[in-house]
Order: sequence, then structure tokens, then C-alpha cells
Amino acid sequence: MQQYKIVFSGPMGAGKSQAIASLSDISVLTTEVTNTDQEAHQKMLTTVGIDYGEITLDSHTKIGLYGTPGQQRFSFIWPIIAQGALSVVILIDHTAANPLDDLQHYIQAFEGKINHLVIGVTHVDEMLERPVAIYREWLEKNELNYPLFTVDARHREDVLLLVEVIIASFEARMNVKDGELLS
Ligand SMILES: Nc1nc2c(ncn2[C@@H]2O[C@H](COP(=O)(O)OP(=O)(O)OP(=O)(O)O)[C@@H](O)[C@H]2O)c(=O)[nH]1
Ligand SMILES: [Mg+2]
Repeated sequence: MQQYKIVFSGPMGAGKSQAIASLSDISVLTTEVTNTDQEAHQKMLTTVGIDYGEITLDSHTKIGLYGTPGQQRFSFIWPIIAQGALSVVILIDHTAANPLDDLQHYIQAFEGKINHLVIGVTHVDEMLERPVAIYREWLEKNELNYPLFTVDARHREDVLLLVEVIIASFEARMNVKDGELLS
């Protein structure tokens, strides 16, 4: 049995807790409290600790799903949570005031500290008038080549696709298939 770790990070309200809840086979451990930072985001609850869930993909692959707390004051802990992770998924809220600033900020927080990053743009359905091409263009301009997806964190199949891409990419890098080392 291979046990892997995948981390969901990103700003408040991006959908980290939701993504883990959508995927997890076990009831999610979370530490949600009333959000007192209404300036940063007008949501009712926010995560102050880490979220934890698990998904068993097949008989030999189990993944621990970890969510970082979104509030900026917890940024010191993001790379600590990401230690040993296969990948960090940065979720970006498409409706935010400056989603490209958020993206830059989170890439900088993790760059050089982890092996693999994936970007998921959430809440696209809530701002269809803003083009999603801005992310690809921004990555190209900055000569960054991270996998980029639009995801609705409420839709299990969207989040599952991200996880499958991460596992496939890892297995390709490691030359592993279904837990067996290929020679
Ligand atoms: N419309 C829409 N709602 C979404 C989408 N993704 C997530 N949500 C909702 O957005 C809300 C906020 O999601 P959370 O999972 O609490 O966000 P979080 O990233 O954990 O936020 P913090 O813990 O405060 O950092 C929830 O009600 C989600 O169901 C999306 O793509 N579209
Ligand atoms: Mg949360």
C-alpha cells in the first residue's frame, strides 16, 4: 500500500475545506471557527488549524488530504504542512479582487520548498465575465509551467481529476506503476 500526501492551499474562501470534503472517504477533521476577518473575506466560517481527509484510490494507493488555513496570519505554517507532500494544489478564487496577485503570492510561498505544484482556479461560475485565460497568460509571461485547471471544489470529479494528475505525474517521475517499481 502506497500512502501519499497532497496539500490544498490558497486564500480564504478558495475552497480548500470543500475540496477535501468532496473527496474524502472518511469524515473530515477540520477546525472551523467564526470568521472575524470580514475584511479579508465575508464568509461565515474559516479554518484555523488544518483540514484532514483521506481517499483510497485503489487497493494500493491511499492519500492523506491536508488543507492549510487560509488566513494570511497563518502563512508561516503553509510550508510546514506541505513537508513530504507529493504536490501542493494552490486553489485560487476567480472572483477575488486580484486573483493574479494571490497566485503569485502562493507560488512564492511554496516555490523551492516542494517538488510539485498544481493550480486550480475555483469560483469560475460566479464570474464568467472574467476570462480564465489570464492565468495561462500570467504563467507564460513569468515562464512558469505549472499544470492549470478550473475546478469547482463542490464537484468531486473536478477535484479527483487534480489528484489523478498528481499521482500520474509522480508515478511517471518515479517510474512506479500501481505501487510496483518498473525497471
Ligand atoms: N460557486 C462556487 N462555490 C464554490 C466553489 N468552490 C468552493 N465553493 C464554495 O465556497 C465556499 C468556501 O469554501 P471553503 O472550502 O470553506 O474555503 P476555504 O478555502 O477552506 O476557506 P478558509 O478555510 O477560510 O481559508 C464554500 O461554500 C464552498 O462550497 C466553486 O467553484 N463555485
Ligand atoms: Mg477552510
